[in-house]
Amino acid sequence: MNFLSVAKMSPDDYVGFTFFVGCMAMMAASVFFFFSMNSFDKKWRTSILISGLITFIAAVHYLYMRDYWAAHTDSPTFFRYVDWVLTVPLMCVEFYLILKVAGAKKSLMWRLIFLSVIMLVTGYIGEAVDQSNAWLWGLLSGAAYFVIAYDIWLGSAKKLAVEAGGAVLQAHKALCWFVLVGWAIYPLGYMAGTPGWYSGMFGGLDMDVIYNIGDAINKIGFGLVVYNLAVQSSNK
Ligand SMILES: *C/C=C(C)/C=C/C=C(C)/C=C/C1=C(C)CCCC1(C)C
Repeated sequence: MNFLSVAKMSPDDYVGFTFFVGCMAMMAASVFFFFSMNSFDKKWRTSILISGLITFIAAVHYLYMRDYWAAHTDSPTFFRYVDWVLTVPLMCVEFYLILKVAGAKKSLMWRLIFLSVIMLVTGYIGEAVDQSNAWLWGLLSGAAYFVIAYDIWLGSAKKLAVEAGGAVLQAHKALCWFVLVGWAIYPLGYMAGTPGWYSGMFGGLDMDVIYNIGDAINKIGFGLVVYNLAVQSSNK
């Protein structure tokens, strides 16, 4: 692969277009988070830094994925999952950081990280290694996803958020919605791109377009929720 080679883009290559726009959006978001970081109270700076790292790591991977797609018209599955396995655990760290004020323990963070890695490794196996059993790997991945959603919505994380109250509780709720609705976009992409009883359900909509939309919503949205929390808490 030629890094940053300018491949010819066909006007009807809507998948390539979403890779291109996704890349720019991630870059812009990173600049925004990094530059705003120092205007906040010290205790929020790490959270904003991590918001920026999430979009920055994605921006670099999108640079490669965009090129990969342009060169091969094929899903950059490997780069996709490397990106996720770095950024999704960082999102788990965000949950921990905002709940730290209410006394969240590191064990909560490690639990969420562990579950997210299980979710992603099983997803990768289903997409890239053992496609004939994609439904089974998807199911295992979905189970880990379910436990994450349960933990933050109803489990120990929820309790801490309620104890913290105010802006922290609000931010926690917003992040919970991102996980429940925003993250649910990914299993749809998976079903659109792997063989199974569900094949054809998505009318040929491309897996990568679904993943790219999910990434833009979740990575930038997550960061903005944390940004908003920092703004609200720094105003007082
Ligand atoms: C920035 C990237 C994010 C937030 C990626 C999130 C990815 C998921 C929530 C993926 C979930 C999957 C399932 C629940 C089942 C099918 C396999 C996956 C990995 C697509």
